[in-house]
Amino acid sequence: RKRAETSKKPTDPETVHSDVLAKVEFNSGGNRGQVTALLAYQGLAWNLREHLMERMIATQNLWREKDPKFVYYLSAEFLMGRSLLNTIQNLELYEPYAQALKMLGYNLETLAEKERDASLGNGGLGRLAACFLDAMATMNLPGWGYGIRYKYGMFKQIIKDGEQMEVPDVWLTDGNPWEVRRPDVVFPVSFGGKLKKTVTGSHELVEWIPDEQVIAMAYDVPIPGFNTQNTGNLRLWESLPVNEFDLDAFNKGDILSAYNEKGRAEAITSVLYPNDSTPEGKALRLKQQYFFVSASLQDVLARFKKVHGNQFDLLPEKACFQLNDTHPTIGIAEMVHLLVDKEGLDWEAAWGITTKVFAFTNHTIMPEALEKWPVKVMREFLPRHMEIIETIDTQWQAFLEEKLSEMPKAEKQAAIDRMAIVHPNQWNKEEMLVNMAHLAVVGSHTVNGVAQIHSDIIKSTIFKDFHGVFPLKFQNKTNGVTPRRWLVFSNTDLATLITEALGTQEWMTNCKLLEGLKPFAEDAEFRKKWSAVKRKNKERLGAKIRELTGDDVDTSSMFDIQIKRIHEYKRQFLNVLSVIRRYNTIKAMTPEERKSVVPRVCVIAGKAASSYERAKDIIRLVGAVGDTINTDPEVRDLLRLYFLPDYNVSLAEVIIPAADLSQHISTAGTEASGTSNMKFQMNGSLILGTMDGANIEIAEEIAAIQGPDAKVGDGLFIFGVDAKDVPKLRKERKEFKTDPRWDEIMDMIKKGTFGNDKFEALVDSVNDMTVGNDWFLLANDFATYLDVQDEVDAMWKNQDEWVRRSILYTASSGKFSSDRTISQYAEEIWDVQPLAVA
Ligand code: 26M
Repeated sequence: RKRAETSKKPTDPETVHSDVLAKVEFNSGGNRGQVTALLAYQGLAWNLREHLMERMIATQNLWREKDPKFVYYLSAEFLMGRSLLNTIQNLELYEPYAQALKMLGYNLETLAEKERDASLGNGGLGRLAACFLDAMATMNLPGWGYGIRYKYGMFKQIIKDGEQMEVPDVWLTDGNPWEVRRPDVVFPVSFGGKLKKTVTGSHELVEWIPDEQVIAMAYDVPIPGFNTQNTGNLRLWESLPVNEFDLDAFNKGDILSAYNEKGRAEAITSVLYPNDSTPEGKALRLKQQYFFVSASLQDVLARFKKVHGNQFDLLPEKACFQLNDTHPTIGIAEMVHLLVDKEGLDWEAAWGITTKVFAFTNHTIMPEALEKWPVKVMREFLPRHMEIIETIDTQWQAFLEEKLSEMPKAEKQAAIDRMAIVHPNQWNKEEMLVNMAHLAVVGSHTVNGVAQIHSDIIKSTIFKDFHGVFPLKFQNKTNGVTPRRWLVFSNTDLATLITEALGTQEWMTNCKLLEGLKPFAEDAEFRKKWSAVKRKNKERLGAKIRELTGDDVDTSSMFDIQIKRIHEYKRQFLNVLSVIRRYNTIKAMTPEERKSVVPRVCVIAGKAASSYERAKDIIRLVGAVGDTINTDPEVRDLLRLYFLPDYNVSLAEVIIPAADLSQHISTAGTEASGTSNMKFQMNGSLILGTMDGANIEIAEEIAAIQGPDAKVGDGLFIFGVDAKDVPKLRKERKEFKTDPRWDEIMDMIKKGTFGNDKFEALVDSVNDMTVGNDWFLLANDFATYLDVQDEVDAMWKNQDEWVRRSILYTASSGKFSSDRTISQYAEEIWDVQPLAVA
């Protein structure tokens, strides 16, 4: 591979070597004679940043000149992970840079580990945004990400005496070479205060007189595309005080309040809320959301006005905004506010433009996760926006009156009430709430779910009435992941093997070409090479497990992995129950019988929201059961269970390529999509899962590659109840008769077999049928789960067949490239076209 022709910066190893040394000296004040690993990493990163800037500027210049339509991806989260290797490889500079480092006495991969993850996200939703940026840049689509530059990202998870402890993520102390501070790009953002209204004739002018103001300052994070000059941009906002500090208070000796304004302003972008799926209604969170959305819209409108003046009716031809869940939905009211109050448009024009530029993605149907802000809070911090939302709601309800005029009166009113944007809290009728999802649906031209089943479910559940009114507004966009980070760079040996087999590396940007691997599944020589790569990846994970736990594991064992946020609906508890069952079975065997047991190393990792007690119980249980099993001399050669601490993007990059089996076992109908399932499929890990989220489409693709006779589910280990049966089963779960093996395990946990007696609440949550528990139907799925685990073991004993399937998984994973997802967004929602730097 050679470097891109247009780059002005030399990239031969010698020049890179001396450039890096210069950075060590002039940027970091380091000594050329003593280049520590951290200094070498930084020198390298500062050098690469210049390549990135060069390309980003070339891209922006072209885009400014041609003025194409842009997409702005608004997201409270971007879970980027590390950038060093991603940058080097996207820029196709691996060879010269690896050599230059060798001259410095370092190995590139080891140095790369010096970088701290950019953990500006909770889980799937944030990582999806990062994959989307990669795909947009790679496909030369004019688009930017907009978000928040959190000073502290996702907390670091430490396990102390078996319990999760949260430690702040101090990720910026060594500086961040991947961002460029833009003191020239600043916008004021206001909060609070009151409204002043002046009526002239029939026209009412509203002026918002806020009582708090902060400054949003931009940081640009260049996003390199793979195999292209194009480099996108992720613009993150930092909140700063208007006045550095109150000199007056300081002079009066009031040192603490002198810093008040600074503290209050900086608090806004200080920390990522670590709740995944169960948001808390904290006012600061609303301020974060408004802060980044207001700055982003002001920024876009300022650029638009430079080119098009006040021809705002052109805006929908030049810009669209994708709302990543409801978090940026206040942008709908902000757009109306900017167009009406600042630009002087009338309401109808402003509303018409607004509904043409926003599109909304829903990522979950968990009722507690749907954001609803108390009107009281909204009015306090955003009085003008609250009023705008009330007007939108009034007009919306008037529209519905018309639209549903055929309905009987009571029925019609009930439907309107269900679709209201502002409505009473169902638990406390006194309190009025703003339903952000309803605002997002009303204010957007398109609403999408993130996998086919999920998109179908939202049309018949949370958005049922809306779907009746606007059937064409609803679409599906099945998620995808970037094959560069999640296969090419994190599993380089497999990528090399694939390229050898296919005779081209074009599959890296055209993933459907992976289907060309199909015949190789029948080739014994190729299967041998395929398993050798897996084994090497398992050695790498084995070393990681040793580093994190002190234990050695046998890499010939089956590596059985479940990694994702800890949540009741994801059912890590069910996984543990089957591990306990396996333990009991092995204990009851004779030494002779034990010879036929398939050895497994089970790994669970993931973070629990800080206040989510049941999730924290699950982490404790994994640890406690693991301690029992891993130290039992009769069992430890045949079964292990580890909870790996501080799951993040970088750990995922080591775990996923090493998986033989991965588990995606949510109660059917609860996991909107899942995205790690796609990463595991790409890396040839067999899947044990329920018919939920994207598992269904993965199963369809795996069936399709096997030919017309294969049925959906063939080649995977599928179990559990169907999504359509879940409501009925939930009603009947009081009468459900549990399996005796289930009862036995529950007794063991209760009586303290795992050296801990604090599991009562957890056990009750799935066991106390009389109080109507086990919402996620663990007991219903327990027996079939054990059965399918036996199928897994049987298949493992036939390694030829196992590896054959593994190859077919990778071969059929092309659909789940985020390139496919993003092309569909671009064509079916955004109407943006590629524009590549020559
Ligand atoms: C909201 C308010 C306050 C604090 C936190 C939140 C919040 C943050 C993240 C709520 C939900 C959040 O994430 C939900 C999420 O990650 N959903 C996942 O989205 C993935 C990408 O579409 C899907 O693959 C997963 O199935 C879905 O669970």
